[in-house]
Amino acid sequence: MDWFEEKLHPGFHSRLRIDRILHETKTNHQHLIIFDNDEFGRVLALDGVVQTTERDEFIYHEMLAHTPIFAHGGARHVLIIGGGDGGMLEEVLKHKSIETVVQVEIDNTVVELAKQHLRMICGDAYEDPRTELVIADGVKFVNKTDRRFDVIIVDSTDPIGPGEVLFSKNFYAGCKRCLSNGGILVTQNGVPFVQDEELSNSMKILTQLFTNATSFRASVPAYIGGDMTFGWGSNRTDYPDLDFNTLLVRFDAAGFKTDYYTPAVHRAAFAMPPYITRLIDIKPD
Ligand code: AG3
Repeated sequence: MDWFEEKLHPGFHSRLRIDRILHETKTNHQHLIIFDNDEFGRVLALDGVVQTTERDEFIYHEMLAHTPIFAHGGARHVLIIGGGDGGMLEEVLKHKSIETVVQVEIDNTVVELAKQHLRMICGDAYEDPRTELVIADGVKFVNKTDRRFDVIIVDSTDPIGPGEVLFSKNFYAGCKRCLSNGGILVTQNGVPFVQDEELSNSMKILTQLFTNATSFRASVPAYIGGDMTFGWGSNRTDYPDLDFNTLLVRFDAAGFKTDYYTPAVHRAAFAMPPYITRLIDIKPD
């Protein structure tokens, strides 16, 4: 029996049994494997790190997509950086009010294989007429484009390999540059119990760039080690404190069902235990 061993954390590895292998390849950017596992269903791993699984992808994708979109309340144009598996795209497209979603992914092979093997995660998102797929470097895109976005979602890997630049000041400043007035940037910032710097380094930069830099969280079983945190940057300060009823009205009007996100979960996600707050409240250098 073959096992996939994730070695992301130096003193703490996790293993998933490979019950069936669908595809394994070295793309132009990274090692990729797609396999089935009894507990998690279909699994995508890049450079030895689990990126998404059929069973729990809803938690991560719903929280990173719906939290900023419902907080914003009038988002029409969304930018996704990374997210080649298409799970984020599919979640964003559930909002009928969203007119365009630009997805900038560096690795076309991830997209092609997702369309082949991860339909339970991406659905028909890549065929939606509102989707514009751009195969390009996200850092260059945000620093050059003339387009403006109401919500930017950074659906990255960890800061190792091709994803490393997506944690840099140059990249975050580029995101700020192409946010529309009142726009919101959200970022994937790892599991702070085992990756404290992934959060604190990003928060230092977001604090320098935005009037309102904060963080929210969700517990995603495949990202082992406790709650995962997401970064939040905006020049409006009222969003993280939006009242429950406003969120409920927006959620009901959207008219789709979720398995993790609710207005109550949304509000609770911004409550942080002190061990995480200490990583966020770091004063900029
Ligand atoms: N990208 C985030 C994977 C993070 C894994 N990190 C970890 N296990 N600590 C997910 C891409 C899904 N579209």
